[in-house]
Amino acid sequence: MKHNKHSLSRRTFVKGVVASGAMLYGINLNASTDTVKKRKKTEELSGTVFHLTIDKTLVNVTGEPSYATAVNAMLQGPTLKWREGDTVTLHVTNNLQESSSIHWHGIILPYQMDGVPGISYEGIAPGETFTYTFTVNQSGTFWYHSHSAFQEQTGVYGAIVIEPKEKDPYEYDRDYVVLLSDYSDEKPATIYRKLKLFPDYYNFNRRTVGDFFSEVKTKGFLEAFKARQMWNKMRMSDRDLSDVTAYTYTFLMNGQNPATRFRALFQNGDKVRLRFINAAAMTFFDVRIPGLKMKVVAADGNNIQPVDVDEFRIGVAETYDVIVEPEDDKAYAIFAQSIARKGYALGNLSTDADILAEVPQMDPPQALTMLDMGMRKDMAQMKSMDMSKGDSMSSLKKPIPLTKLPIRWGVGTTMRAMNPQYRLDDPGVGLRNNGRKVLTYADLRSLRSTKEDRYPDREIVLHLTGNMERYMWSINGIPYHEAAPLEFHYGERLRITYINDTMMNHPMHLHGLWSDLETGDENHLVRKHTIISQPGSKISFRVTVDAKGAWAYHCHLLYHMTDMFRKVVVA
Ligand SMILES: [Cu+2]
Repeated sequence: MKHNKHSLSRRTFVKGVVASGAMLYGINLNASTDTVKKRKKTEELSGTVFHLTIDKTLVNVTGEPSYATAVNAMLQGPTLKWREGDTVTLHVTNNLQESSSIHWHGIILPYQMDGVPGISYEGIAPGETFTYTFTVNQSGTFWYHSHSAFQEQTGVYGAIVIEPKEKDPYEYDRDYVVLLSDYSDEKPATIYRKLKLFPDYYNFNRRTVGDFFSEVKTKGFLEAFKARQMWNKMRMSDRDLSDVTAYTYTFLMNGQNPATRFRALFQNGDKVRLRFINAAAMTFFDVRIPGLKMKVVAADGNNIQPVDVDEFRIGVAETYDVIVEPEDDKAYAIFAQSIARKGYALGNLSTDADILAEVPQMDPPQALTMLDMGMRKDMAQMKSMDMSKGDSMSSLKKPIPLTKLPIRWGVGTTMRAMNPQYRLDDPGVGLRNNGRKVLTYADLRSLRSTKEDRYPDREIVLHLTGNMERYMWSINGIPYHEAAPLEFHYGERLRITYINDTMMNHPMHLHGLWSDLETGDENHLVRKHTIISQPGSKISFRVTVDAKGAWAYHCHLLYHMTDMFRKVVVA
């Protein structure tokens, strides 16, 4: 087995280099001529009654034909424009041969309308239509996607833009959705099977993490760490940033690949609002527009106090709204490089759609540090960053009673963060000390005051756990199918702390209830629906449990989700 794995890694390496080379120069990506079928361009739908269909559709996204599951024959699906205060009705028809669903990500609604098969409802059977109806009590940038099987990977997603009842606090002249996704011609079930058999299939940098940690188990950490040899060995696996990479993915911006390029227009003097949505199955993106400062004005649909940045990381399922003021009569690249630095999504912002911006160079991949493995900061050799600041940011006024939850350490939990730190001001691996102003969670302060918000009644701690060598994921060491539901009490204010015992970022999404992230300012906790838990770190947020029913709660990486998942029951 060991031998097979290595030779496979070698083959992957060769193919990977070819693939990323092609990606860089756009050799095999010139899919502007769809020989298979002209898939419909993404349209906007507005009003209060919507008709959506999910169909198996032959498309050409990458230069090769493949089957997508498309909404209204569009890839990406139509952008839904709602108005705060309206009651919307959405008739969703499933024309696939298998069960389907649509979940309205980040929308606060009755649980029966949340669209998670097995939790909210039974799903939509082949040939059936399900009608969702609910009142829209929020505004901002959100999105929708299938919650069935791996359909999100194959195209069942689109943007939701909700116009606020009251005047928007920020002015802008133009408004664009910028939805990022990762498309593969491989069937998602094939990708998942490969990951289960060979977790490093798409990531030839991954090597001996598990080896190191089993060494820690037998020898103790210090012994293992002191062994220079071991450290060297570990360095070989320190670029383990993404499970699935551009080896199979083509990264899309509003359904366009880097060769065809999404194009946004402006006129001199315009303020342009860009609504970034990460609708990828597995890919974190680092976004910048060389030559422009971005004013971040909303996170996960909620207004924040504006922050000027050069770059931000957007985790799977997160959204960020930015306003830019392009001044020159020139073209800018909207550049979203994947966290693994093996490919990128690309858009163009210009006064003339035919003027294309120069494509920026991808940054070199950075190595994971001891910090990312949950070790102490002095071992992490991160002297340029003041981690103690990040930690005090989340210090509490008074202790909160802790509710102990079942936890299981064993074969499913090969890694353990020994000294996890709050790292709110850590831009994360790949973005540290890159000379640019990078957004961090510590920069996020809600526009609304949270001064009067209740202090938490109790706390739970959730360990995000895994065995990367066997591609096993879990919460508290227990995979979903073996776990009892989490019980939240209606009316309570809950504090949740994640300890990430793995070396990957997990974008955690709690359905139906807002997550108020502790970023250091008690008076302006930022309201999110998806919270990135960085490798080896700790992070806390608060939840007002104000919606009864059954809710899904999970990592939003599609191939982690099956197991790193909980049902939440609010009663
Ligand atoms: Cu995950």
